[in-house]
Amino acid sequence: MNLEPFNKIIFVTRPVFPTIEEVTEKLRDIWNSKWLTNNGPQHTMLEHELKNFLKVPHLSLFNNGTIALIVACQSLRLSGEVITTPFTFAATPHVLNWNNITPIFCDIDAETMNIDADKIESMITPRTTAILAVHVFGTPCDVEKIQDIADRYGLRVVYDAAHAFGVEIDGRGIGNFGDISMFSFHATKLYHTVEGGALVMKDGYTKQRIDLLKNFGIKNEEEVVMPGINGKLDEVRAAIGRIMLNYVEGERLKRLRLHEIYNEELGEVEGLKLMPVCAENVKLNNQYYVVRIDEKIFGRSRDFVHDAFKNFNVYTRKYFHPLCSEYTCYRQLNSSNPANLPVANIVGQQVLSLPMYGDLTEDDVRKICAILKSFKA
Ligand code: T4K
Repeated sequence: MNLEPFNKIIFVTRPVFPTIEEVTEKLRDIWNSKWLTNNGPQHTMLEHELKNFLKVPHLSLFNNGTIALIVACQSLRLSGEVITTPFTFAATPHVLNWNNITPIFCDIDAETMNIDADKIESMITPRTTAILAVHVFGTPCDVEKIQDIADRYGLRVVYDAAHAFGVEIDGRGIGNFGDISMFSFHATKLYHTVEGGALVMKDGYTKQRIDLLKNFGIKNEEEVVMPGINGKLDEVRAAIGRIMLNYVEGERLKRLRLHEIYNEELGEVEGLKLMPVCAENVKLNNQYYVVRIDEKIFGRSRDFVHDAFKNFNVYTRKYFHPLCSEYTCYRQLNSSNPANLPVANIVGQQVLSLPMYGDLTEDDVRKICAILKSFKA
């Protein structure tokens, strides 16, 4: 195979773009409606459509996933300590910090890279109010075990489902587990609204509280009933989100094919650990493709591979390195001690996100695999 550098940069991902004509048509509707934000018709319709798509009872749209998660913590009145994972995007522990909550980092499972449910119980203290777990790279957490612990200790469960759009267990939308789940609709996600996000919840009362919290707590012209924030999704993004719903399944299937090629090409390479394999009752979304590189066996470190790929115009990403427990704002916490997080510290050194998006061709992926294999010492 030709191992010349790609003649254009291959990024870790590229957003899915609707046609400009589809967007123009929807913009015309918005212009005619003279309604740009604050719960307009596009917003109402998208909430309804997404609720059906994600198979959840209630959904509230947001201007991004981070604000949504901040509001989720507010709505459940979380405080004290919340047990979470260090192997995630910065937003996850930051939303706790923004709520004056101390993140307590729990180690992760070596297979799924999600919070290790068997270790959660030992981290619970009288100050613990909730578990904030992340379905990392779309692989579902051990939702049953987590709920069992939460029930026994009277804790809330919030899922950061930023990576898990459309993931299902036994045909049930992933958003049905826990008290509240957050989805991110950032441009780099399988499904997006440019920037955006949503919370999904079990009951209408929680949705009402969340809808108030994302609109400054304004109930009506006379009453402001709680200290809310501005978390609203505007009409332009909501309209783009409605168009993007027509693209999501096609994009998922394209990525599924690329995922299979990665597995096929890299399956036999010693020193590479591929994406976790889920039970048959799990429908994945194939949003990311990550490998773990064991330097001792592969002969090259993850950092070597990451840098060497650039010589071929391939820009991979170290999702998620550094661990959140290594950030200057969290590393003084007791739970950040590497002795408490042995698995996360290894995974954080090994993980590399490879390019994954529908516009990549099968040949592109085979070439990326050949380049990766050429690095093996
Ligand atoms: N929880 C978790 C577990 C998350 O992963 C995230 C977000 C959140 C919470 C918070 O949700 P939001 O508040 O964002 O809704 C990207 C995304 O910005 C971020 O949303 C995402 N996680 C994270 C995993 O990835 P960066 O800093 O890596 O993005 P950036 O700008 O480097 O983009 C990655 C690549 O995508 C670029 O190298 C090129 C390509 N790209 C990107 C953009 C924005 C394009 O080709 N076009 C574009 O417009 O965080």
